[in-house]
Amino acid sequence: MARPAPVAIIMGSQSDWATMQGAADVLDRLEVATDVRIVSAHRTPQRLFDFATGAADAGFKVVIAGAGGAAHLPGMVASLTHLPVLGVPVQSRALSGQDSLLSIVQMPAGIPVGTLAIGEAGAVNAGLLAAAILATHDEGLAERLKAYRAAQTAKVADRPS
Ligand code: RP5
Repeated sequence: MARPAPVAIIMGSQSDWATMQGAADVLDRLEVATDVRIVSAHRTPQRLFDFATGAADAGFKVVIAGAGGAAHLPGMVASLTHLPVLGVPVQSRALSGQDSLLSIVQMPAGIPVGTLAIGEAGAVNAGLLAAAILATHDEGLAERLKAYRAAQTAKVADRPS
């Protein structure tokens, strides 16, 4: 039987996918399987509850949660599972993601959410951070992550052209 994906990528809306694809793509490049789902804190609260309470038993090791606006998804998931939750503030139309960022980052002591940058950079870095967490127990993944970083370094020219 196939092993379950270690990383769940969840988002509040279909409209978040363009951003959250950055996390999926970098994890795919690092050969880390993902399970991508739409889970809305406000529109599908029962789905959120069922996902978060079952996430550890489903075999997930890390949850990446992206949402915009009144972005309660990462914090609510973190309140319902002991798994590490990485929050990605999606850039909102009204407030350019400042609302998303503040909603996700200001968690009360006791329920952490590892909050990344607003938008695509945050999504990519959430993927890389999830890989780094998994790599503490996976030497092959650690090597792939080091190679990814080395390739990134090699692409930086000494001087601007
Ligand atoms: C949030 O509201 C979602 O995470 C999304 O970023 C934002 C807007 O959602 P849509 O109105 O585009 O579905 O729940």
